[in-house]
Amino acid sequence: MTAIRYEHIKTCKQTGARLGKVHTPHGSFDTPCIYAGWNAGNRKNDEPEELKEMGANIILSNTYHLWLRPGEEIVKEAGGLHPFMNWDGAILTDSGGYQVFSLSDLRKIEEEGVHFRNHLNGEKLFLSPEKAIYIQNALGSDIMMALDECPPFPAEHDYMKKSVERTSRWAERCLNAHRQTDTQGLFGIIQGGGEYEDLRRLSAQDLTSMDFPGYAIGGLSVGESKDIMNRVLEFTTPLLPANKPRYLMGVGSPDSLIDGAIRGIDMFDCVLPTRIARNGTCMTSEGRLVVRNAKFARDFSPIDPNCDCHTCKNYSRAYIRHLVKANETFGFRLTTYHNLYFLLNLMKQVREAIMQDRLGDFKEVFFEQYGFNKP
Ligand code: PRF
Ligand code: ZN
Repeated sequence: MTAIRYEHIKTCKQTGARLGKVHTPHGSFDTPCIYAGWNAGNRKNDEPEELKEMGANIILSNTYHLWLRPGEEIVKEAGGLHPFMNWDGAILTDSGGYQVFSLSDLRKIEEEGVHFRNHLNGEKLFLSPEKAIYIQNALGSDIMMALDECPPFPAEHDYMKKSVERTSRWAERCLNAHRQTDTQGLFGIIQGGGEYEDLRRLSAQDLTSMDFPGYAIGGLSVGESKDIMNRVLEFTTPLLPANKPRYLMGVGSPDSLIDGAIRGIDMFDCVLPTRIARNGTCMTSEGRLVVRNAKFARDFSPIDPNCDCHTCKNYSRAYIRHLVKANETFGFRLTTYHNLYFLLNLMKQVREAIMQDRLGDFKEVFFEQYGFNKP
């Protein structure tokens, strides 16, 4: 028995995008989908009840953060991440590799694993593929990620090749270390950067020769252009098995969600909606809105007149601007709520468009309104 199963519903005749459902031990979610990140099990101005109310049924959490604080043993003692943070939907945990590379100092990558310093207290730590699996087993997430290296962009071909080969060996070690395969599904991560098609192909070949219940594409949205990302997705997704879910890591701008779905991606996660909400920026059907701007001081209309979220039904731009400028937590809760709702709702519209074979038309209208077509 595998913990994770992908059910394909249909392929959009206009674009080739996939409509499906991913089944996990903690319920199912419809794809293509985006999920919010609760890095350390701490949410940034959103609560489980609110996410449920918006229709979210999967969230992302992190091995790195939970290992450092409070420690996986405490989470395990609580009965796992689900009861610990009162979330009974699906949970996906990233493996920690990416966070070591983006947050910590003094990292040194070796065959065995990666040495680094805890960014909270400077303590020396070591993360190996086995350790990443051990921690994720203790956390009890539904979907676990293999330990990978996400090299910077751009990188030398020679370095990238060595890195891809090591990521493949780490993936194999993760697979061997994972014992709880009937309650937790482990995904492999394809790397290979943005500029070397041969290395993406090599990574895809290595990873798909191992039997993971799902595959992620990592190493994108690290500074390359949107054209490069789209091109990589175009030749990479056809290399992945059609009967398993595909997850594009750390990508969640509205245009990339649509462009990714069109290229066969099923799952996305991103901190963008919550991160920009914390400085008062909202996504709307007509593009980004910076609610701090003076021009909204007397604007008593909602953030997005086309949105029917709790924030937009009850609060004005002027009031939210006031809260945000006064640094009131409530202001950030309202912008966070709206942004998450906006993206969850966008994905719902994407799924409906796939169902009706019109995702290409939907993209055209959405891009025009959002302003992506403007120079
Ligand atoms: N690897 C892992 N997590 C990630 C990434 C990756 O390459 C990215 C890249 N955008 C985001 N999160 N493990
Ligand atoms: Zn809204």
